[in-house]
Amino acid sequence: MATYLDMIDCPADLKKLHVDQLERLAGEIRERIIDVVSHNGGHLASSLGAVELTLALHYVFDSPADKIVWDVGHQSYAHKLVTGRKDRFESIRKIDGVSGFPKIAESPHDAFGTGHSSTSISAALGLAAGRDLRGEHERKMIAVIGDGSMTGGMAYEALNNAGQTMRNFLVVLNDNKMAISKSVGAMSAYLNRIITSNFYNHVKLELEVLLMRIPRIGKMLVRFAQKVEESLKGLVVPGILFEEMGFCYIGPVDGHDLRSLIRILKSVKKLEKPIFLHVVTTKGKGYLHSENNPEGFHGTGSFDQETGEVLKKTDNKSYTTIFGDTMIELARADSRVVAITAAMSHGTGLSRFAELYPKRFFDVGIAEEHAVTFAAGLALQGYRPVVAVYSTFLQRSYDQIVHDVCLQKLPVIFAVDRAGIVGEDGPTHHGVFDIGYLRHIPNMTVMQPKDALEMQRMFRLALEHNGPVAIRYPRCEVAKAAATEKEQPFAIGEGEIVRHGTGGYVIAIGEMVNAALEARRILAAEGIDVGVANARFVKPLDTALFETLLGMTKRIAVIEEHALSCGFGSAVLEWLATKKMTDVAVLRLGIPDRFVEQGGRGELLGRLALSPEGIARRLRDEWLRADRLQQPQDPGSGRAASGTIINFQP
Ligand SMILES: Cc1ncc(C[n+]2csc(CCOP(=O)(O)OP(=O)(O)O)c2C)c(N)n1
Repeated sequence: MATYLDMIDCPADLKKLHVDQLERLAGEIRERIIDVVSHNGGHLASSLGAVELTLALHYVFDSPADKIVWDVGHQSYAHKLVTGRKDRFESIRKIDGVSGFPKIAESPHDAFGTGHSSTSISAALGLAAGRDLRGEHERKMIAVIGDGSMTGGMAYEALNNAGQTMRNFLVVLNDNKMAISKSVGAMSAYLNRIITSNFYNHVKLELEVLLMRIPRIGKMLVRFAQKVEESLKGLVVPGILFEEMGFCYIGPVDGHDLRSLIRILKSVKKLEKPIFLHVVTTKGKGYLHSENNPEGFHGTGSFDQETGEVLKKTDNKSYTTIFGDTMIELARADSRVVAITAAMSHGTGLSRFAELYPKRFFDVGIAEEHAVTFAAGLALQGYRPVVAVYSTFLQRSYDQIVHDVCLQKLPVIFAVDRAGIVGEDGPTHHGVFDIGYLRHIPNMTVMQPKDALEMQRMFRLALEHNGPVAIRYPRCEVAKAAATEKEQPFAIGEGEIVRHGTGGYVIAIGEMVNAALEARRILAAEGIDVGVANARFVKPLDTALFETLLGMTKRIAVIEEHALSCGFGSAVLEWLATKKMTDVAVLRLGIPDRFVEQGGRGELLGRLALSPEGIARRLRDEWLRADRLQQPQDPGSGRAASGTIINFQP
């Protein structure tokens, strides 16, 4: 049976439908989103909550001439479905498929690429400034931002700038009272007060539009009404804060009532000034399991549609879980330990810590910069703050790490989660730059564990250390430790040789040690004997270990799940250059100088030749090629003689 969704290839098709047909379309869109996300995983609850808002915006405005910037972009699935991507929607978040976030290269309707939060108002304001320079004033530039993302400082920097400019500009606040967990902070409480005060002032907006239509005296009447309103402000006007910042505040509006949304947006369209439209939605709307558990369904893996049960792949613990468990142990033993998250308590594994130690747990909102300087303050009071943050989001805090933590040598611990390839969230979320932006800062220590025991040891070491420490770890499971395995005592800056070899050494860090050990097994079956060292530390480097290795071989490979241009391998090269060791052949395996696409973590590591097979292949290719070059030439053919190539020159 044909559906309404079948009829929609672009936003213009929406305009052919009546509102009750749009309501049916909203139902179909929800079904499609639930179905696809139940297989692919993804940001279900946020997207379900924004379906009517998406349809209303596209119904009233004319994308791509009018531009809609989705903050974070995780709520944009309905937008993708009505802007020409419904036939490929099954591929969302898969390798080479539709992106889970807006992406300029994917569609002219994706006005701005997003993934990190709180950028939409700045981007839309920049678009509005450009529009005005080009003289196309009537086009609407629209930022759609959630209440969670409104906890990010950039949103206020942009509001501060926008209200003053008086540009034709619309900010839609999609308020569902949730970030990933419950929204935190004074702004969230303020928005809540507006909603519960039950004051609907869109009547004001409609009155303004009506007055404007009166010939000759309309404008004067509007000015008079505004003057009267001005004198009453603060007594009766909700959203006074936004009004004072230069916006016309409208709301709160029911974000699932398509008819009202469309009516209000049509009025908004006529007003050429900064408008702040406050829309109230339910996160997870239309699917009982996500309405009941919006946090769990914020970002989900594949799940059973009937029961809402997430389909677990294994029982192994992740690095994140080990971190959460370790934090509880540390907090139990040391009352100085406190934890800080920037709105990611669940994602960083701190939920249980928050329950057990509510006073020692701080969710500061989506405010990574603030989180770091806040931690600096706590450290100065004698506490041992652990800032748990994803590598990609810590990028925002670079100056705070330099200026507020490292320069003052404060003992702040950075638990840098999702360091490496994260998978389906793609280029906005891969954590492949943190070694680069951390290792050159004086006083900083940077390490990465290869397993759970090493991770626990590293956190204990970090607590004993009187200075800033970053411990990076990836988004993956930790190999189960054998019951007999014990924590190895090691000091800061101490790596280890895990396996000896005669055909060159791999120096790896973190999970790449395990991949290198696998690669070693593959090569061993071919008669190639490779040694593996576990560096553990990016800073300080274990130069004594490297010197030992270089006493045995002049052939090393450095492997990391990080950008090559500034990573661990670069640090090793810098050290070799300082030592003037020019006779060492260094092969560096890591992430080349490009943004890595989306896809399964394993798939992407395979493409990057960072899987065991990929590593084995690169070692085989590069080292065998080098050996061939060193072999005596067969004078007859001019080619390298074969047959002896696997006996590497140490
Ligand atoms: C800088 C940054 N930090 C953290 C995140 C992770 N994150 C993604 S969505 C989200 C919550 C956003 O809440 P809100 O804007 O209210 O949208 P909702 O999901 O409630 O619709 C967070 C914390 C991010 N995307 N960017």
